[in-house]
Amino acid sequence: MDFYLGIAVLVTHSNKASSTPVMVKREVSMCFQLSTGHKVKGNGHSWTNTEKDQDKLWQIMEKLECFFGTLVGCNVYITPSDSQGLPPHHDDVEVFILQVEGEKHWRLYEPLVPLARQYDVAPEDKVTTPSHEFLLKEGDLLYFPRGVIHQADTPASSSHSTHVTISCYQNTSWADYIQDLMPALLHDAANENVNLRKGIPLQQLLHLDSTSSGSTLAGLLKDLADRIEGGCQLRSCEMLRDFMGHRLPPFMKDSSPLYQGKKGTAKKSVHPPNLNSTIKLQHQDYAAITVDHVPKMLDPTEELVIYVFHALNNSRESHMVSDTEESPPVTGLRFPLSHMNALKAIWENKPLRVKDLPLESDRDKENLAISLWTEGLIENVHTED
Ligand SMILES: O=C(O)CCC(=O)C(=O)O
Ligand SMILES: [Mn+2]
Repeated sequence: MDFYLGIAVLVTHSNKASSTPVMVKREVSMCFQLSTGHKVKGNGHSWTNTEKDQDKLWQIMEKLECFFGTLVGCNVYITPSDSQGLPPHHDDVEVFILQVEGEKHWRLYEPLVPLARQYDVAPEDKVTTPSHEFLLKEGDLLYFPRGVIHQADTPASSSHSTHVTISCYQNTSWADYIQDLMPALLHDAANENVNLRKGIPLQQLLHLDSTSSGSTLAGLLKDLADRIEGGCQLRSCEMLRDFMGHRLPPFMKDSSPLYQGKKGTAKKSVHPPNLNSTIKLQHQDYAAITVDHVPKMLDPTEELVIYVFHALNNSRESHMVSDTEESPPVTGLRFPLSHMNALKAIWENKPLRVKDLPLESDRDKENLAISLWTEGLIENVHTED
């Protein structure tokens, strides 16, 4: 079995009898592979960098990122016969476990923190009777949610075990989403509601048991809830940028006519569209329209504009690499709010004539089509003479 991607390979080994498991962790940020012929005996392990079948995980994971709308991570665990790698723990991600070689004996336990938002090792006294116990064999798939306590060992009857853990929904709970929405929601609400601009009571910060101001606070939060119910424009600030900027580009074989270059740069259909062209959206799953302010240093008026973010030019190498490690920021286009109806019309994903776009001037229609075409987001289906 061959694997590929910017993933972590965890070769874990410890004597089952030992209470302190040893984990040999090898983080990789570049593409690499694990070869079929690796040997895992005793504490030994090896792999080679062959180039075969290297795209399989990319293909699966980028489709899962489209489906879930969250980043999808991947770890490979190799555990020798008659040993266990990790102690009982729960993860902060939803996991799909693919048993690819050998067998693994799994024990799952009721969560102490259902839908946990943090990884944690389970206290020994809480790991008593498993809720589920089974043997995964080659080709089996296991799913369990965040927070389920688990441990796994390779039985003596199996020469080794290799499994791939595909994970998603890290930091993607309602709590994370509300936290992401809140700054922009408050900013806009405070522009309109003088009550939110009033000063907090004297020495409020010094008295955290603020029972006296509790009802004022609750009332202001209810106002925010009313704004949302009234259909105000929500702006996801960081989560969308993080997802779009760090997800995988669409899977394409190098030979595909759509992509060229090693970074998977979107290739455009041959002719740019003009007013007489019929255009159609492509790669909708890899793009999102959002409304946000232009950063204050670029535009002190804080005008709202439309951003079209997309992942078509993302590189596989920067998948889930944080910005501090020099990954490129999210790519996208910026349009005035007046372009919203035209963008919505294109996003209906049906062939559409450029001259029928709901925009004031022919120049705006053509410019919008050309901008999206340049990014590889629309195709020029045909152009009338
Ligand atoms: O194989 C192991 O020791 C544990 C693997 C695990 O915890 C996981 O895949 O989430
Ligand atoms: Mn785990």
